[in-house]
Amino acid sequence: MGTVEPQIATDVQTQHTDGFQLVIDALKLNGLDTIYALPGIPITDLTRRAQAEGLRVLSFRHEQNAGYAASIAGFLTQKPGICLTVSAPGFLNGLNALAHATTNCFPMILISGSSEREIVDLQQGDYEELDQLAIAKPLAKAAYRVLHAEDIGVGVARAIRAAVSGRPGGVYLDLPAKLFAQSIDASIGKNSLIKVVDPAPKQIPAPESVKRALDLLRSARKPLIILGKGAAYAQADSDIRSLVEKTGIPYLPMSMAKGLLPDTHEQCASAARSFALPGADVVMLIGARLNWLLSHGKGKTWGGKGHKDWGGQKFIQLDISPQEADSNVRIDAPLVGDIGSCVSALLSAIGSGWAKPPADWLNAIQEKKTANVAKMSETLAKNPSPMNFHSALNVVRDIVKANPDAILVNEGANALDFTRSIVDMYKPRKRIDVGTWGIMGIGMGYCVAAAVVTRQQVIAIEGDSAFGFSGMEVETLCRYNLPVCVVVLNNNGVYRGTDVNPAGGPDAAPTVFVKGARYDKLIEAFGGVGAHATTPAELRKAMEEALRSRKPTLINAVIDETAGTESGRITSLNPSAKKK
Ligand code: ADP
Ligand code: TZD
Repeated sequence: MGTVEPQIATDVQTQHTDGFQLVIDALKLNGLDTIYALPGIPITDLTRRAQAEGLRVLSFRHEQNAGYAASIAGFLTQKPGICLTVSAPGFLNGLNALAHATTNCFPMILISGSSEREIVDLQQGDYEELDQLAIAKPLAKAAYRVLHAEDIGVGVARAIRAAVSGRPGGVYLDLPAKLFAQSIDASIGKNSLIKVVDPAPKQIPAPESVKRALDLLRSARKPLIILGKGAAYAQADSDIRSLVEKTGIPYLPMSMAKGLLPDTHEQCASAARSFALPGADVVMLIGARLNWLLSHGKGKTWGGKGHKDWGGQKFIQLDISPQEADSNVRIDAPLVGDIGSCVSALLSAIGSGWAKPPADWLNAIQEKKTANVAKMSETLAKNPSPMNFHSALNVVRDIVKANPDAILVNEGANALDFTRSIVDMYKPRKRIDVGTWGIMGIGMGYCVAAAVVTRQQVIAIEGDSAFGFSGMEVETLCRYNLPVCVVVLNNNGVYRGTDVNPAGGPDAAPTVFVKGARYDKLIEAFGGVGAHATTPAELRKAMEEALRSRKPTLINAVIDETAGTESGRITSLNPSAKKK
């Protein structure tokens, strides 16, 4: 037997693979097993074949919601969430979420099919013609296009690395229609795939930066720690807790960092926020930016005399992005690295003999806290009719306390601000919300992803306006039978339901919706459970039942339409309201 026969046999057996298969294989090889999608030309077969190959393909009613789902899956798992869309309009619908992921530092990959390059580039009017790569670039952390099947492995690998390494963000991957059907030798295809090794390498802070940070912290008379969603993302929960507890420094959690330590922790200064920020002399930021949510680190919030004046605080900033320091005010001690490595370096340098902050600072914060908590308890104990935000959220507060593993999704204006301050969180990464942009529409997409990746009960507290942005996805909740309880705090409009048309015509005012709308009927159309609650007792009963049954549920919670303020807590950013 010579060499001839085996050669013939190999030729006969030559197997081929194609672009569809290679995309699926590349994702699977990298442990990316869930796709948030909306099918259509040219990716319908990709969704089908991915499902056939055992990937979880969750199909949405609008790409924006699929995109938000992918973005928060990235936050919760540290793996890029995958959103898959069709070309042009589908891509644009998904793009909002990609920009949101980049803005919030969540790892996500938007994969969109695209039309024929040669027609698009000559602008000859192809079906769904759009130069998607060019449009995605400024909104994404990185953007790539793959033209040849043998480059799919590299394209997916680059997208994964770009999404999760350093400061995470949204990555766009452009896959033209022609790519999917390209056929290549299966073994060449297999060998072209890349399993990404160590996609988010640790970044160890320099010893001199650690020393500088600790010297500054040691000098503080009134230190404060601020935990941001970067700290929540980092999953360094026990080290962060040790750092806070060993130093004895009071801390403030940003919205999505709530629960990193329980909100009921004795060092939590949330209830004394407006005292702690201007009072502090050294502030250690852990995965939090000094953006608008922290009044840019200056101005009256920080004890500055005027709107833009520095309050005199010195800042230590732990962040993976070296460019973040000095973005708004001077950072005296930047500590660049991943939060896990930075916090553990601080812990080992601190050892066991750290002197707690001066008692007068701790006592002053404690006093403020006690007074504010007492005031809030009084308000929460009231039972007005109709129900208001406080009496409804008092119920949610109890339910979350009894179910600390549940994920809380939250959007709206008043519905957001009141929930954030009233509902305590007890465990890390349990609160997910509108994020850095204060965006409406994350609701149902977040619910789907949170239920799917954590398998926990999800509770969504939604303003009625906020809910409307993604409301059709209640069908998705029902289709996948997800344990999601949506509570719509219904006050008949954006912020409130009381505005009147200043011109006196038949049109409602711009902020007002159909009065007495029954959002609960919406979910019933798809076989979910609808409930209508006009009192805290009815709300409690409906929520308890939803959590007991784990059935997709929507509770229409009727709130006093006069309750709430324009823009919630950020009225000062609203030009006309400011004038009033
Ligand atoms: P918040 O809105 O909660 O204040 P931000 O989104 O403003 O939080 O800030 C998050 C910060 O965390 C970003 O500056 C980002 O670079 C940083 N970050 C994200 N992940 C990590 C990580 N693993 N290690 C260090 N820093 C991180
Ligand atoms: N569009 C998008 C995408 N994001 C936004 N933040 C807005 C519009 C403006 N906006 C807010 O900032 S809050 C809000 C809108 C429309 C809705 C507030 O009404 P709600 O909540 O019913 O959701 P409350 O509890 O009644 O205030």
